Amino acid sequence: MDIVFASAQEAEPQAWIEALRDALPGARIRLWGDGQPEGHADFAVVWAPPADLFVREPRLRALFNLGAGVDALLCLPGLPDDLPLVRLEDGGMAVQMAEYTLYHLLHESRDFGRYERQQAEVLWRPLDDIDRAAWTVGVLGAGAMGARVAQACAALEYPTAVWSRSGRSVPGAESYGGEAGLVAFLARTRVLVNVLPLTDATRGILCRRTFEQLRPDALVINIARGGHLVESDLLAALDSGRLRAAALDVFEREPLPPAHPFWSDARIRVTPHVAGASLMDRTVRQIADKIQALNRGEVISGVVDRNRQY
Ligand code: OXD
Repeated sequence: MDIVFASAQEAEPQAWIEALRDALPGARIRLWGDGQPEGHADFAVVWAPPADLFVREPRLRALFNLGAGVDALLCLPGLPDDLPLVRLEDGGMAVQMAEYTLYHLLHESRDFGRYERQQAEVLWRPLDDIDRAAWTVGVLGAGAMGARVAQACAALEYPTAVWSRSGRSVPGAESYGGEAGLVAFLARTRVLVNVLPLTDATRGILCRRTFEQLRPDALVINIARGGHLVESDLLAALDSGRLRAAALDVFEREPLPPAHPFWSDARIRVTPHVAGASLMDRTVRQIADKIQALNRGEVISGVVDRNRQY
């Protein structure tokens, strides 16, 4: 069995190669472009792979993504129609996304920013107690990530809901589904957390129309893809006071260009696409298990439905 690893953004590809070799003894695992003979790979493990992957590796049986979002893979030139794409299912990301969300939710709901300013002024002044009922959390997306985020917020007794196209339910959270459900979901939400896959249907979902339907003084947290957000609408909603703040981990252009207005906007917290990193051990174990299952002729989970785009 021949496996090629291709991730342009991976600083230490050799560590991944070693981990894959440990998990799949007997397989030939090589780094893309390492000068070894090409054209024999059965499987590719990738993140942002090179454009000529499918020309140089025409015998692939499946393509494993090192992340949950496959929007970039679906745009790859020459992607064969019948090649199974397999997304990462969790891989340690969900708990990190829950942490990320809680950090920003708590910062706003407990007014920790005010306490930071008060400390700078050497000011001992307790603020009003938190009114949890006023901090309704709404999570867009009810898959593994959305469920974990919602359950973390619900565990701290924030009234929490999830929305998905199908209306999938998540224990501990109210569930909403479809277009009609979205209206009711937004109307009850003050803290909007986006973990949706980026598809034709969800591109631009974080827009003026959405912001206008939220409860006043809302917080938006985007940990999915930059393509979900209409950046100018976010700035306008912050200017008008419709939104109080935003926490953004993902951007249309990454790295976020140095001159981008988000960097210097005190209402926006920027992080460099780190809300949910794929952890090497768990990721490699999951991919290795699936490769072994495919070799046994079994059906695996996480295969992308090309029509749904995730
Ligand atoms: C992912 C990501 O898709 O990290 O998993 O963005």
